[in-house]
Amino acid sequence: MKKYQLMDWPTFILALIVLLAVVLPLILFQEASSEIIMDLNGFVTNQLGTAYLAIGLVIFIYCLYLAFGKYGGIKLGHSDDKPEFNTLSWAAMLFCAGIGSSILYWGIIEWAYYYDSPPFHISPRSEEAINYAASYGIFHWGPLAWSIYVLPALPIAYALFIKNENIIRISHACRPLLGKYTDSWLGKIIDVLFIFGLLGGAGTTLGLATPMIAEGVSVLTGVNSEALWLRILILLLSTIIFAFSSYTGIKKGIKKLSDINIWLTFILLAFVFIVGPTVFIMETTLSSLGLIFRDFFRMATWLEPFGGYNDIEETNFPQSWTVFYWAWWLVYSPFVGLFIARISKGRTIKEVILGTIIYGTLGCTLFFGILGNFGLWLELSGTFSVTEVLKEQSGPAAIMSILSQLPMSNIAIIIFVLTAIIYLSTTFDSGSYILAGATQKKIDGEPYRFNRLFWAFALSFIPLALLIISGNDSLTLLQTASIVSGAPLIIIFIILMVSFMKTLSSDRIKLEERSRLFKEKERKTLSIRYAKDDRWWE
Ligand code: NM2
Repeated sequence: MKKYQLMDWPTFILALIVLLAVVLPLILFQEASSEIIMDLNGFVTNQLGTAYLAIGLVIFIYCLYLAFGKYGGIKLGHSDDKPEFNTLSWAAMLFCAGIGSSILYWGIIEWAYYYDSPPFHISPRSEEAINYAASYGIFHWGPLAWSIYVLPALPIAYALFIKNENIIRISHACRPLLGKYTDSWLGKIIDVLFIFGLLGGAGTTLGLATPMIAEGVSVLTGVNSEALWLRILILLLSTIIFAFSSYTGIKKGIKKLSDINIWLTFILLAFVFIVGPTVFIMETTLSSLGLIFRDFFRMATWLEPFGGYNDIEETNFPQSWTVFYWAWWLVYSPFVGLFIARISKGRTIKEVILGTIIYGTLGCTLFFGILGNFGLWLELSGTFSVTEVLKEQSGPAAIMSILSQLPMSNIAIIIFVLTAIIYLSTTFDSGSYILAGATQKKIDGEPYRFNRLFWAFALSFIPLALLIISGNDSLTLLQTASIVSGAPLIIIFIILMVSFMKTLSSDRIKLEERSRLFKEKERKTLSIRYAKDDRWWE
């Protein structure tokens, strides 16, 4: 027992109970629970739509304020700490942790949904509809979304590297506001809600990735993509990769996988960019960025309030897309934020915020700009109708049909499938690492291996069990659960923002003193160095 004295057993057990409480009814009373979840989904996306969009915008403005305001220069670490990872590795790691296989799915195909059902009551397939089709995906994976990711990273990195508190859990970041309640049931509920949200978000990811990878394997080998054993095999393979990578630890496992994936991704993107319609891709991507810039606040706030009145059609576009996306980013955010915090030692608040927003957005823009616009070009040039496959078959079938249009398409599909599996793994190995951290009182260097392994398997065995028991339906339910499990996070995020501001303003004098002393020291070392340098020509 002594061996695991750093375990926070109450949180661990509470998380397990909540898990079982969600999963067991799903398995035992499938129809009733599916109805309840659908109702909840309707309630959350419709009633709380304003709250979701508002919190997204508030977080974005908050991050910009922090980056450019008086606190931006604070270094997350001791004053002479240097960044632990070089910027390229740092950007690659944060991108791989935050982005999973879903970008391969939506990056290729999101435009096709908007092309036929555009926002702002634009007529389908018109020039305007095409403009928004190419742009909206980038917006949903853009600066606002990444600022949702970076927010929790800041208070956690602050606690870890400035205050030397080795606890990586979200309730701890709420301490300035919650005070002594942090260590009571309230803190535990916050941690469990975060764990719950992450498991919901993971369900969405697995629900999308498994059929997509299965479809790829099916195109390559001819096996039936709907076969249950194939989907189970894919889940198992990703679990084993991420369990292994999680087991070997952050520096070796996760970093290596992230590096491999960055290269594979570059090869895939460069290949499509070169053999595909290069000029079309460049023009459309740049124009899309312009459109997003122009319409940023419109996109961030549009909730279609008049739909259904005065014969105005109710498309539910914002509810089915923007609200869903913000919810999805929110449930992943504490986990990715905790991970970003772990790798950001020695960087300033400004660097972390702007780095995450800029590198994250750039990375996503590459996927949407190259893969998505390749598909769009196939459609517009009449080479191949993607939307027809989407309507008549499925999303994964449409994705593979786009890739099949490439020269040497089999190689492209192999790289695509491999990348998807590794992305799934990097998301989950960082996930299990963070979940393990959340269920320990403290971490000694890294969370316990058994704890990391446990979460690695828990993350995928739940959807796996559901897959075996009831085929695809339960995964659809878990997708919806991800949106629902995001709702409590809106409140947690407000607490987080207020808490962090409180911490910064109460530490302000100490921080200013620290940076003054550091500058003085630096000046002294510099003058000694110059003095030495000066002597060489004497
Ligand atoms: N986000 C970025 O499934 C994944 O790729 C993980 C998804 C939140 C939409 C993250």
